Amino acid sequence: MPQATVEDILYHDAPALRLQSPDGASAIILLHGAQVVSWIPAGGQERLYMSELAQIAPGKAVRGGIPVIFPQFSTLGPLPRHGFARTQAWERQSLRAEADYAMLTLRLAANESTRAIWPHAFALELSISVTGNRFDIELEVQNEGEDAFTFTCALHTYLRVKEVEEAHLEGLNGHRYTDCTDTARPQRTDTGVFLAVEAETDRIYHQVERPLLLRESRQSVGINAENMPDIVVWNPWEHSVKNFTDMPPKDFRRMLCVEAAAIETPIELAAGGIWWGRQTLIAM
Ligand code: TA6
Repeated sequence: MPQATVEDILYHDAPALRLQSPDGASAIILLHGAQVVSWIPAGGQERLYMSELAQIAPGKAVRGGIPVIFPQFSTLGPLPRHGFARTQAWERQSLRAEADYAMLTLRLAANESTRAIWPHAFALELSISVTGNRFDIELEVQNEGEDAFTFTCALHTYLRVKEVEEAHLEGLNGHRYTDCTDTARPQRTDTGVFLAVEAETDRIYHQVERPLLLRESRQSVGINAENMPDIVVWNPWEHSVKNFTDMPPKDFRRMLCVEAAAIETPIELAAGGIWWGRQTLIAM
């Protein structure tokens, strides 16, 4: 019987791990940022967008896949944009190759460079597992210090689409959102049966408690979040994509970020406390 495997590989010369379940589902995760850069469900095709111009280098953010955003979402605080977890070198914590799934946990603990900008004793564990048409990613935050700290976070998932204008994101109807394309960040309510992206879109939807479906003509992906009440939907569109030197201009058509997040109400974690949030993707 085929076994799940977890192997060390180089991904564009950067150290990475490749998980494969016995049914052929696979994922590739960089140690840089613990960033997932590929997810291929069993018998399927690549479901994550990765820019061919992405740079994988110390201190740099990688354009595509699933950047881990911690301890600050975007510029909502004094830290570098989207915090530091995505640009740090993570370490492997555990690997599991079971009869029907492969799972990897990576860890990042407070170090000199994190303490220099965020003076807290924390540890992060990111666990990724693949089996069949299912992909799970869970972020655990541990407070190893003697004082409480607060943070915001996101799993900044770049979903690959054939043509973003033809994709429909279902499940957000009736939800309140913050419109981040407007500097005044107004609150609006989604009234559409589905969200079709036809212009620059940068929204934080709040208190999303149901699963979403990103539907395309030939394939769909179900998206579920646990313990992460906000959902960010982002596409830079043809004007703002030009701000990114690490993304080909035409590629705004090939991606849609749908991000499980905790932003509006920052998480307060007491000394010794543990918090976790999870995103599940189901390929259909
Ligand atoms: O999650 C959406 C967002 O915050 C957008 O505002 C957007 O510009 C983006 O993430 C990408 O940020 P980055 O720092 O990776 O260029």
